[in-house]
Amino acid sequence: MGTVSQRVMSAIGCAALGAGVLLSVCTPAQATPSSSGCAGGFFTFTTAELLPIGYNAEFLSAVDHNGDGVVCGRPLSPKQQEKFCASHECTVPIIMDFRDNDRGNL
Ligand SMILES: [Ca+2]
Repeated sequence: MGTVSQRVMSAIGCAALGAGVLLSVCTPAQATPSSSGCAGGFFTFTTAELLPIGYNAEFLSAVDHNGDGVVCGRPLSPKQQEKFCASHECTVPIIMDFRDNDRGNL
């Protein structure tokens, strides 16, 4: 799975490659649904490892519906990130599409 910084840097690398290249060319290590319940193409993160690098606690709590402290993130394309950051304050290393994993404390 790698450390959070390795996974965020990998996600950043994927997003950077997304410029002019299909993002699907660069897929996370877990290309198939992971044991943590993240769909293929999503990186698995714990909320505890995302908080110190700037992700919002309220937002992560809202995403983590099942309350197991695990969320799934997929980097937006550079164009999507640019558009998002034009209307939002972007203070995190990469803007991701987050959703909850489907395993855990349901
Ligand atoms: Ca969760």
